[in-house]
Amino acid sequence: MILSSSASRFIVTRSFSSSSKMARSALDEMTESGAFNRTPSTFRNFISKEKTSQFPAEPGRYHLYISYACPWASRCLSYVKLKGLDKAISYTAVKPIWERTKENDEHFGWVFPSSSTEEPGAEPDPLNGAKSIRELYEFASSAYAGKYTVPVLWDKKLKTIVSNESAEIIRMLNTEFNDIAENADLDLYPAHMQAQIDEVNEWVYDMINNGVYKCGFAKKQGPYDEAVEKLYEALDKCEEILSKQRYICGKTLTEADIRLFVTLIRFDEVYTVHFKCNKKLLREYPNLFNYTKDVYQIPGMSSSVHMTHIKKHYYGSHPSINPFGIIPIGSNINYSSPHDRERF
Ligand SMILES: N[C@@H](CCC(=O)N[C@@H](CS)C(=O)NCC(=O)O)C(=O)O
Repeated sequence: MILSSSASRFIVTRSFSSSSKMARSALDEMTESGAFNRTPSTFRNFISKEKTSQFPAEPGRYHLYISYACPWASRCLSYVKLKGLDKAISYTAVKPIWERTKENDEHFGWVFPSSSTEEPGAEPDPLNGAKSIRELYEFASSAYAGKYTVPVLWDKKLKTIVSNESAEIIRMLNTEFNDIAENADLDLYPAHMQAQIDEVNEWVYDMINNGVYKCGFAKKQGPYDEAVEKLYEALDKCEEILSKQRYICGKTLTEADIRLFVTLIRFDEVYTVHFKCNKKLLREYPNLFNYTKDVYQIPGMSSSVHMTHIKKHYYGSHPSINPFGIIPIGSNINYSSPHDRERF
């Protein structure tokens, strides 16, 4: 290990869940009523195009730790690809199935493989030789007591975590690296659409992105019923919007599409079965299904989707939901097949 514990001087806002016990993984984030309640992220620094800032947007300085399974991490990887930042920002994917992160406690989480061949797509940590994502958090802040989540945006120079909040990482990637991005002109959060994008993001996050988790992690019928009703209300609303226009906010691709896509691409393969979102399949919604193919086929997007990792993770990492870790055979949808979205 070549890291030093240097980050306590950076902004670390710790957030505690409603109970006095700190959540160590998403499976702990439950309220008394049996509903899933996601705790906010902790490292909230910003990379800036200003050269004098604490975290300036320099090529080669930052590294993204991801899991291909994770929708929040995948949206960051999508941005790296779409903005043409592959050469400026390196990244590493962890193994898909959570493992014990320390011998002497019960925590399960993201770990790195010991070699590049152990798990195709996953790589050992090239920077710090960490064995787990947890190790990175512990080096960045000795006081950290929250969840060890991906994505992690890492500063190679200061050897610390810049941010672990994907909603903010994608904003940084959209604007702050434009001097070095190959696709600097692509603006997924243009000024004139921000209010509309924010509005869509709000209900899409609550009812769809986080909504599927609320369905899947519910421990009582009531919270499940409530979440699943809202989920399908929101999917029906998307279907209606997408029957009239190519993208969720209009004629052009925006941040809101990337945020919606990461849940849709996992829907039939995972959420339908594992999270009990089976009122209707994605492929029963003609507009949503074709829209998902359309976004998947944007150059760069498909490389952010690794279905083997996605399926292995969900079915293999939540023993309280799927005790034997059996991975269902379907659906094997070909998202590269033709779609009808050019009609708009
Ligand atoms: N707010 C975070 C959420 C990230 C998140 O929840 N990541 C999950 C994977 S999908 C995770 O790493 N969970 C680890 C755990 O629960 O222990 C973001 O959007 O960046």
